[in-house]
Amino acid sequence: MIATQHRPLAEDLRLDFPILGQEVNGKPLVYLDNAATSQKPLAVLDALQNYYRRDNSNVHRGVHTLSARATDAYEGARDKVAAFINAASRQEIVFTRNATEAINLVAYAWGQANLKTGDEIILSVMEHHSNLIPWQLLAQRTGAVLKFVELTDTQEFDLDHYRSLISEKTKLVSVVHVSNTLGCINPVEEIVAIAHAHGARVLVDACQSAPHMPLNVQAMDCDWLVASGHKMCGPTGIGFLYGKLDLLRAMPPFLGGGEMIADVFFDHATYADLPHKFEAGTPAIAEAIALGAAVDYLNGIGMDKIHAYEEELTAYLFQRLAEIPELKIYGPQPKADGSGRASLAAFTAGEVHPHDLSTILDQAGVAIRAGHHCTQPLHRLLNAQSTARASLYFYNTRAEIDTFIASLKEAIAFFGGLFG
Ligand code: 7TS
Repeated sequence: MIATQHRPLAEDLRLDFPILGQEVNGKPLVYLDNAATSQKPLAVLDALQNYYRRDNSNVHRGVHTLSARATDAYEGARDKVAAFINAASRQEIVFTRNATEAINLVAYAWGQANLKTGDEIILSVMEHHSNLIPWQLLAQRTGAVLKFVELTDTQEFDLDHYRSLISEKTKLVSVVHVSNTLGCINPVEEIVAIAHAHGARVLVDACQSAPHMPLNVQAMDCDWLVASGHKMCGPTGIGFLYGKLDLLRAMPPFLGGGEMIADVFFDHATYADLPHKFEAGTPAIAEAIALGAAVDYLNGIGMDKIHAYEEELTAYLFQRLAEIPELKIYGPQPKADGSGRASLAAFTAGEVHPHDLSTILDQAGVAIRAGHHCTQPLHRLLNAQSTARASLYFYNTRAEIDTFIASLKEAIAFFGGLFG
């Protein structure tokens, strides 16, 4: 079954991920839930350990050696993230807990100050709840109106529908770069250009693209971009907001407290320079430093290489899934070379409940996710209560896809017997 012309990327890298070497239910673990969270390489685990063993201290506060080390490492991580997405300035990177918090930051700080009754926000029907609920809340507070871009016949972002929705009333467009359910890769540069031509700002949710492909915020020209560290080999509890400098400068603070101030009086205060204005309280220091280590690790492999290898995996995954006639796979088909969509597949198998599929696959050591993947309105639109989803990363192999397909076939045959 395995036919590779060259040594696959994953073989050399799997040893960096101790968790992948274990057995689950007596079978070698096949971890295919990477869209939910990725595994962490030794370099990241070591960065966490080393920080707490050697450097643990609060940042930006003391003049002692440990505090200086912690501050240097924390700010060094910011430089790494800035370079990773080609931000023009390190001040454009704000550390947050995750992408969700980053979106909420923009919704509160920018949204509250800039939106009024009748203004319009354009989202798409495929948004993760994290890129929907903050805007619903903002709309409730301000009287702004939400509009939703629908899907094309191939279940991708409908640019024509988007063009028909946008107008001078549109103040904000907030869209996902790569859908965690459909796997489609949205034309963000075009989306941004159209929005800017109408004077609207654009936020890009890069949760499912930052881990998998090179990003260039200057080329994209987006106003904000958000991502979560835990999906890109980093720890949980750390994510980031990128925002254009002038925009971040003009935004009022989100959370208030220590770290984000310049001068404080009893009745008022002035705020710190960017990015600290948006980082109130003691930050997730170890996690930020470990995210920096994750960025180093990904750069060490090369985001181009990761993307190219994942395209190979995508082509193979879809070739194998096509052997199972009972499956309905959501989102666009990849091109023959695996390009054109993310290395994930959300699917249903006739009457079989996705949770049952996931439970049976778990018995075979195969971890896939079942549910609505926090895209419940999209699932409703697709007439699916829930779907099963396999999502891959650069450390997955063709052999793992084979194991997944074999156990999926067995599970469907088993339930087919029950329902037939
Ligand atoms: N946006 C997208 C596109 C996502 O896929 C996710 C998480 C988020 C936002 C939220 O990320 P968080 O780190 O702030 O929670 N997606 C998934 C998933 O597909 N399965 O579990 C989490």
